[in-house]
Amino acid sequence: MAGNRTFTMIKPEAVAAGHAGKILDMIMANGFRVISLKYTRLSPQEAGAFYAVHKERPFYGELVDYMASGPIYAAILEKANAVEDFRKLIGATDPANAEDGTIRKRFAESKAKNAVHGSDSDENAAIEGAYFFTGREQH
Ligand code: 3AN
Repeated sequence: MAGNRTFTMIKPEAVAAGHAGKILDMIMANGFRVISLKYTRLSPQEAGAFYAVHKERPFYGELVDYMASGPIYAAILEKANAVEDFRKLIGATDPANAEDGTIRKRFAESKAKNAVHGSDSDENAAIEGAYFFTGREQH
């Protein structure tokens, strides 16, 4: 059965561009409840650990530097079928391929600087959420 939680980050370039409020608004308007929310910044070590699954990919170094380059918003979201529905709302990794009405189509700069993260499975949603939030920070 599909789970009802996912994890997201509003990435540094979208925060710096002042898009965080509009992105959060789009998330809530599409039926996701914000269970946890934090304005924070990853160190290069933390970004490296968070993206360890991509260690072998050629863009890993670039990705880690970028995710540590400025503050982000991290959030746990709740909705039926959360992981799949949120991936639909954010759109394709490359904004050039993202559909109209998606967050990445509207706010992403490029494939690397693509405005938001969305977990790719229920298992990763739980791991990623627990990386940022204790049980007491989930409501
Ligand atoms: P998604 O974020 O859609 O799940 P993944 O898991 O393939 O996409 O990639 C994770 C992150 O790595 C992306 N959000 C993006 O920031 C970065 N990334 C993916 N592909 C590239 C690429 N070809 N060049 C640079 N960065 C990339």
